[in-house]
Amino acid sequence: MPSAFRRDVRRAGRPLLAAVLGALGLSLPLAGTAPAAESTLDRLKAQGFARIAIANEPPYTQITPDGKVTGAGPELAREVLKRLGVPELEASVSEYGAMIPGLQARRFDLVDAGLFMKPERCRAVAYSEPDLCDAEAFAVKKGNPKHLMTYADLKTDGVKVGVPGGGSEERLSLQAGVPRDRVIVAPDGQSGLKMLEDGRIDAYSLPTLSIRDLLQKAGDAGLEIVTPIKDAPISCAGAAFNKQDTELRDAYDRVLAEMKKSGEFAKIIEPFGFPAEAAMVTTREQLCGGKN
Ligand code: 6CS
Repeated sequence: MPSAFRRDVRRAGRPLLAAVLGALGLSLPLAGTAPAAESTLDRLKAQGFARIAIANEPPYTQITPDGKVTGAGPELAREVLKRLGVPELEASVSEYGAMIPGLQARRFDLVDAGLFMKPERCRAVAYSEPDLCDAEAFAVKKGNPKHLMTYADLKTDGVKVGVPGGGSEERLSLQAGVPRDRVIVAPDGQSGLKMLEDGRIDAYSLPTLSIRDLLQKAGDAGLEIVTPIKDAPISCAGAAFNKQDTELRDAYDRVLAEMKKSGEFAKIIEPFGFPAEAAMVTTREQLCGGKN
């Protein structure tokens, strides 16, 4: 803006500014009132899509060979957001350990990938009410030669366990006392199974529905599932949002509650193997151990 013009505007004050902005189709904010910050929901509506983080771990989340984003999490989120006026989802694959930092840095608008609610996670993000619940499981060699039934059993000398980076199973293994150097991060399900088949790990741990899906697709008769893992809780996830986005989270919860009541929630998640009832008999407050 030429300096002379800037000086004129300053000298002429508000009326001229209003006139100029008016000519530019812009309006002056009322004196003393800063323009209301656009809410995240408004921004998503305006851009027509939401950026969702997924892990490509069926049946929670999956990208099909033709690039479609599906799985219980994205299908549910897509329907809820559509009802909130946000028609599309744009997905990016992320490790579980990178999902919360990605929300905090606003690289994603939400996560609906089965990110289980744990008090420390509840302190970092704003969760919806529960949606996907599951027990923990191991994939082991046929006959379970090392009798690995619990996370505590993984402490047995020399036993190595494969886990997703930053995932609950990594935390459960370390909390059970398995030495760090025997808790091996596998970048994805296929790599975890391969490490087990090659004998580089003795167990690969993920939630039950994920291990079942992997074994069913691998079709390797030399592997079997151990579930439920008795010294691990049943976990429930919810959609996760940036801690500031409570308005968006609350709007999401309102639609989710309607869909739970109408049966549509069950219609979406049960074909993927998730029990709707489990997510309706518990609450975020219970899972977070307090308000979130
Ligand atoms: O929330 C988690 O940490 C876990 N959730 C799923 C669905 N898979 C593995 C991950 O560790």
